[in-house]
Amino acid sequence: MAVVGHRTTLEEYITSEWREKGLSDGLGAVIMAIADGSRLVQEQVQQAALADVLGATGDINAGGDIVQRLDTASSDIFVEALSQSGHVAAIGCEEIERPVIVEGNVADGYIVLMDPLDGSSNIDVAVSIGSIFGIWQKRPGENVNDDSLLRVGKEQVAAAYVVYGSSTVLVLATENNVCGFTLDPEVGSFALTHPGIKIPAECAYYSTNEGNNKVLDGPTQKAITLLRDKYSQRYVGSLVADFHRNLLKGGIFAYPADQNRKDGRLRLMYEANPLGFVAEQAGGAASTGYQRILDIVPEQLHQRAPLILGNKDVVEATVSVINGS
Ligand code: P6P
Repeated sequence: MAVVGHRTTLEEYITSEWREKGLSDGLGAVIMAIADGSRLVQEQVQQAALADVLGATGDINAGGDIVQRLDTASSDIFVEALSQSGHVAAIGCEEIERPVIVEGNVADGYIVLMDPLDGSSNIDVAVSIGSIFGIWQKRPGENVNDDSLLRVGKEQVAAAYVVYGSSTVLVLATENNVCGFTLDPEVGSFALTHPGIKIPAECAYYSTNEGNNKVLDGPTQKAITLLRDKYSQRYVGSLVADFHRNLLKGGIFAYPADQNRKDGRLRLMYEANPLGFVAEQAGGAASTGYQRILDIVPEQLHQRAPLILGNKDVVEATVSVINGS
């Protein structure tokens, strides 16, 4: 068996290279809380069929989607881990209508917006799913309240996602630096496996729900046709899985506005903003088709946004067809 040398663990990365970049121990504690929570979620996801947690709870979450039991369990796991980190002031979550304001939050408190388990409709068929996190630092001296979570995406200090697939990979983005860490379930720690991720210059894939084509407006239909003519289609129906493949292999993900969804389907604060931040730090781009995602001034915690995400040149070309610029 090939002997693999020591790989830097996430803990080692944060206590060494992280500090060299001037990133705070408090932010490191938030990232470790996400990693700790994702290990527990991964165990639940792997055991879902056996532990009889499959299927819907019958509850309806803030977004009106049918809540899967794992959604609820994942939300609880991450809220607990983040609250216990000692550096989180408030949490916004797809599964929770109102923000969670963490008592006794510390001076350098961070604000975390999360989709604890994205793609939950794939849970029952064992298809890759994921968790998504956007991280902002509360303003100095701010008494955190519900409005504190309505932060513009470009003010994020970090973003992360975890993909629970054939392996469990945590991708962490800070300014101009995107790295991937793969979970070794036997050891229970994440090892640095993807240092310095940059989206490849060549776009290989396009990811969109072609079933929506009939409800797209003319320019958007034309933009999707141009993608279909140039690239291979890959569409899992799980945003994190689709984005992760496109980030590593080159690709564009498009869930544009349509006649039934004027604001698109995906959530601004805990899907589009974090993944848009990761994409930009890896040399990519993220747009609604009319505006840079990270420039949007949010009005509601659970608001939606159209999302065109991936290779910068292809996003820009697609956007120019959509908005006629
Ligand atoms: P559609 C999953 O429910 C999700 O929120 C994203 O993960 C995914 O990209 C999208 O919805 C899929 O939506 O309409 O194609 O089923």
